Amino acid sequence: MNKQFPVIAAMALLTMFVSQAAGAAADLDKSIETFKKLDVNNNGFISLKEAEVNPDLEDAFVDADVNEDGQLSLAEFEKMNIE
Ligand SMILES: [Ca+2]
Ligand SMILES: [Ca+2]
Repeated sequence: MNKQFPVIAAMALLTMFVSQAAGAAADLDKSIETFKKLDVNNNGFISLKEAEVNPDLEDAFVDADVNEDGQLSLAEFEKMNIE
């Protein structure tokens, strides 16, 4: 048996884990980027008016606005799957 095998397997697993974590981080960055683009007046929330530029977002706006304050926070926005 090759004694190196467990080390190689562990490294492969670690590499898989790291690349998955990096992928998730990239997704998060992307949604933050989209959020900032939509937040025209830069107040940290997307209003319905700001959401109008994206028909998918506009349609989903009321459902996504969990606390019903008429604004989407970043947390509310991240739960949606809007590109
Ligand atoms: Ca705003
Ligand atoms: Ca809200």
